[in-house]
Amino acid sequence: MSHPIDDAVFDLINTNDPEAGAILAAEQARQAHTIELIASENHASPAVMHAAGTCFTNKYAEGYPGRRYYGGCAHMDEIETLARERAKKLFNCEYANVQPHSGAQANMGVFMGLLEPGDTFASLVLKDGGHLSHGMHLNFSGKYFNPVHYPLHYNPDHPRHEQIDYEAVRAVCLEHRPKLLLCGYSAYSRTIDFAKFREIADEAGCLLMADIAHIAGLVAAGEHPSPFPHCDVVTSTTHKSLRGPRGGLILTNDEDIFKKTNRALFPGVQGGPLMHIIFAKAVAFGEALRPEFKDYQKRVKANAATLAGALTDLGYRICSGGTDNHLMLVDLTARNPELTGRDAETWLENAGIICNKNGIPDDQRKPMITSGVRLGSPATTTRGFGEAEMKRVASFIDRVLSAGLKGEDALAAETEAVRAEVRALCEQFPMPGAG
Ligand code: DSN
Repeated sequence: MSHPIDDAVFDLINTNDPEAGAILAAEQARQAHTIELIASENHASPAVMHAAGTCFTNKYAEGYPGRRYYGGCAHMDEIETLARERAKKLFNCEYANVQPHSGAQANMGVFMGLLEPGDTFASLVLKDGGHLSHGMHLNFSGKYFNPVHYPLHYNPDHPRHEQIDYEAVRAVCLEHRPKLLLCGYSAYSRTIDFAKFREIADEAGCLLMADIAHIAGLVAAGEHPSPFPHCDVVTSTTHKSLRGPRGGLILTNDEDIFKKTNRALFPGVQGGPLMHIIFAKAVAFGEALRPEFKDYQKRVKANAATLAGALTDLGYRICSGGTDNHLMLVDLTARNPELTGRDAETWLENAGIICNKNGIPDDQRKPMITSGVRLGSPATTTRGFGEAEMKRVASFIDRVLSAGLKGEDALAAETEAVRAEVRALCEQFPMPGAG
């Protein structure tokens, strides 16, 4: 059996702890033999995965380079500085904080650094494609701050149906005068017009923040317009399209914002930084600075467009009419009103295709049921899928969902058939480190 980390590493873990080793082997097999369509996931390189498992995990390094609360931090300073320098180069900005443990922590660092409790900010609501940390009522952002939400175009006759309604963004900002306007989303397939958001922020007299967690890889490769110089502050994750270890980032060109968000993150929100992850971030940023990363991101976009086109041809509706980036929201009810996101997620997983149910804009169904699924191309593209394979993926999806509508027997037979084809395709295109 092949493993995405070296066999030697697996053997070491397995010999020491067969119980944990068995779970690792099962997860490695799952990833190796299934098609990953979750838009926020990817297959990190063996170098990035190994980097996250080094002796940097042993070290406390509270503080920032040159100002630590512990001895023995010389190499912590070196690696954090290298990660910062590479992040700045990737995103063409002046300052980078590479310590956030996640995208949500990065957002918390910005909110705590730039807003006071109770302050108003404007964002897209979660159910329309936003994020938990953009004002959901159970999240810190909705509990301790005052979110106001701007809409999409909901009218199906509008040429920009289900896309950001920039006039409405402006109206919301002029009415509520938020301290911060937030753009950047988790389930939005269209290009974000950062320059337009800047105009609105200037008119409303507020700060402009972009959360580019999903599109960071595209931005770094120049395959989506950059939030700089338009945005005051930018947050991201490092593990989605950017293909690094699981973690977050805060970027800015403004020294005062850098200082405030640094202080808010540590000691305000986090304690000791995850130095092994910062080490792996540096390695991942190094990979993203190479020319082949640009080619990868071009293929990510092309593959998403191919999948969206093939599903459209099969009778599904891609929300907003298509995709400009790495993801799409698929309205299943256009294919058949009986289809739900919940059933689709389960049926597809049984056939070896992993995705997540997702509400579509203005969805009448509950979040645990939904009318849609969100699909993305970063992981399949990393495996080497191209146009032909993405068309096959669309066909697999339709075969499973069509069979599910026919009943249990038809679904069981088609699940087995598709699962075998998925496995064969995965073996033809092994995930990195598993070949
Ligand atoms: N959970 C992530 C996603 O799937 O988009 C966002 O944090």
